[in-house]
Amino acid sequence: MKVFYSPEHQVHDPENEFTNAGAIPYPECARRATGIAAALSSNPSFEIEMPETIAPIALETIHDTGYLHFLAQVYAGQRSHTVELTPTTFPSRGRGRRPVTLKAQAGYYAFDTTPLTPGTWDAALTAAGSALTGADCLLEGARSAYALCRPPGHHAGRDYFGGYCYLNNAALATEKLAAHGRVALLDIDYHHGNGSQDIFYDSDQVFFVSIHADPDYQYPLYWGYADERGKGVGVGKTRNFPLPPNTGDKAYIETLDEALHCIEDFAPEYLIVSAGLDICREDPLGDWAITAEGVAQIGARIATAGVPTLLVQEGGYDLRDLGANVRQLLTAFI
Ligand code: SP5
Ligand code: ZN
Repeated sequence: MKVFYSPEHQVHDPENEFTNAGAIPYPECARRATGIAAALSSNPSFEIEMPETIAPIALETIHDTGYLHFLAQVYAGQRSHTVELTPTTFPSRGRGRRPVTLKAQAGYYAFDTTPLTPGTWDAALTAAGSALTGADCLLEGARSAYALCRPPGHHAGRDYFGGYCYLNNAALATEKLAAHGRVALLDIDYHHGNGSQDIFYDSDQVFFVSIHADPDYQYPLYWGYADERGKGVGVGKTRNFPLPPNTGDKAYIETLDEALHCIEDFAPEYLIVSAGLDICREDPLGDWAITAEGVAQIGARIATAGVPTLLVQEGGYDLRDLGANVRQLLTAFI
């Protein structure tokens, strides 16, 4: 299986996340992806390649021009520094007016306190490149590919960032493939993929299915409820499966089978998997109990969809086991 990965992501490595417990070390750290790459590089099943370089214009299939300009320019022309820019004021309902200064635009384009750093744009661009190169790989006839994206993407919308995400890697790949046929986007990250859902909410060409911790108790709190099913021609083309705390292998696999049934009914030509491994037992952000054996079952079940599949890395914060869990998921898939 081809793996698309660029070490360039390391230029984005924020120090802190601000939580109710104060500042904590940023969970979405560079070591996540270097660890996954190391776990795959020692295995002959995987062929790690650099992604193609993406021109920012290629992101406009999904993202808003003003938003892209903000991300690309917010640190431009500033003296080199490591100061993180953390949005703290948000316009909320009605969105207010876009301020003139780029720094003030941070809150306008954010939905939470996810920080920006001088390296954010370059890192996000290479992650998007990995997903788009992975989509090309399927178009060239591969049965599967894996995009080792960092930063992750599924919380990012057309014109907003949050949840450690800036560019929606999986949505970019999905949109590229959707020009060639129907695409199912299966999001298995522990958190609901609110950005992906929002982007394809009124589409009948893309079927978005997510299994995640119930937003009634877990981030992102405001999206991912079971009655969110799409709008306009997209009614029925969004499905959400919220699950409770302590969800284990058995309950998870039952729900996954139901989700895969929905995908089968949609009969897609391509499948994208937003692969977050914060579902695993050891994860510091999640409270589920998915085991290594469970991860293998997930990989094997997803493969039964039987369509060309691109797996895109999303969350997963347990630095000790993340690489092994990704290898387990992909190996079982193969
Ligand atoms: C891509 C992805 O998985 N994003 C998740 C973003 C979650 N951000 C908020 C999490 C709340 C922070 N709580 C930290 C507790 C550490 N024990
Ligand atoms: Zn997550």
